[in-house]
Amino acid sequence: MNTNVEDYGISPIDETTASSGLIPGRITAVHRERYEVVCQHGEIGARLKSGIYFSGTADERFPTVGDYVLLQYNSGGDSLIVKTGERKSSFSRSDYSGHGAAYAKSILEQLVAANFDYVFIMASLNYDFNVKRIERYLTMAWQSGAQPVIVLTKADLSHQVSEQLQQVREIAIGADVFAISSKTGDGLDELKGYLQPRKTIVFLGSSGVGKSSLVNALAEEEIMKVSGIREEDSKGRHTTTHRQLTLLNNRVMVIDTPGMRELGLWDADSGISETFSDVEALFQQCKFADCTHEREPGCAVKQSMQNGALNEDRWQRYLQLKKENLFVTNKAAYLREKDKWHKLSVINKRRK
Ligand SMILES: Nc1nc2c(ncn2[C@@H]2O[C@H](COP(=O)(O)OP(=O)(O)OP(=O)(O)O)[C@@H](O)[C@H]2O)c(=O)[nH]1
Ligand SMILES: [Zn+2]
Repeated sequence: MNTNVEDYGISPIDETTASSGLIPGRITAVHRERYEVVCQHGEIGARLKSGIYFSGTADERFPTVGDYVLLQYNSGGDSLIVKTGERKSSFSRSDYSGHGAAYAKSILEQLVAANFDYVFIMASLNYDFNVKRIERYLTMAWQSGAQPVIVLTKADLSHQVSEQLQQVREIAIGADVFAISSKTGDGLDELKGYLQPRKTIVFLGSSGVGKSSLVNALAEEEIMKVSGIREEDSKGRHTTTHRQLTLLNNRVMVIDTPGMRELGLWDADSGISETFSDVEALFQQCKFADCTHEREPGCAVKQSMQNGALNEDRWQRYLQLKKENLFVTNKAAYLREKDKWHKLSVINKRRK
């Protein structure tokens, strides 16, 4: 295979590494116990070397998507990962500080992406435009160690783009702010400065803001699946699989992992309440405190829709966001539990 490892930001092998027989690689996908790694032999499968990662005294950090690693290459099967490189930036999903032992904590740390240069904070300019939410994403992005870039999407759907740009620029000190439309192509050229070979980009933003559409527009090919009509329970969209770290034709790398997507909904609930404060204010006026706003008499939501004070589309949009967020938060909690027990049982098995 002819893989140009330097396109992935992998440094050429130094003499010490060469004499040890190890080769460098970069993690492109993480599955349960298996990793996909790109190296001079192409895209290969690998596992963690247990003596290094699972022994009682192990303090080697588990690799995640984007990590640089050293490998014992095996042409006949899975290679072994023996070292995780230093990280210049990272996002982690959760803090397990409640679990006591430092050992367990390091094992359970949930890194979702590493070694990216830019965090594209994505927010749409249509009806759920929310400056406070962008501000929170900005805080997370600065903490990751990479450079945030704010990308306001769906400019074709807004009539006040310049006012919105101004509002965001006021809170976005130190970060560039762009308004784009993946539909018309407007503004995409302005992102070129960030789309340089060997740079790695991650995306932070709520579901549906247009992350996949942007990546496809930049790549000029279908890299990621764009959400179509949503299924009732929205499950289908979250099981879509694709590469987690992708090298585009323009030699820019993008990282998109399920964990990154969960970060995007991290605090969506408070964002929903802020955006729909007028809707939630109606709940207090319903006759019954536990009104479901479906068929109860004296429902302020129903009345407002009848007299035109509340737009029916806006109400549907609110319900949809609430439902999605509930699903994602439940799913995140579920995955965390499952992962935790899975990892502990792996450790226990190997210790025996
Ligand atoms: N009008 C308009 N619609 C857009 C634009 N970008 C994306 N969309 C639409 O918005 C919807 C969501 O787009 P996606 O690209 O799937 O959004 P995403 O952020 O990847 O969504 P998830 O996969 O759910 O996280 C789709 O119906 C797109 O066609 C845009 O610039 N203008
Ligand atoms: Zn009601």
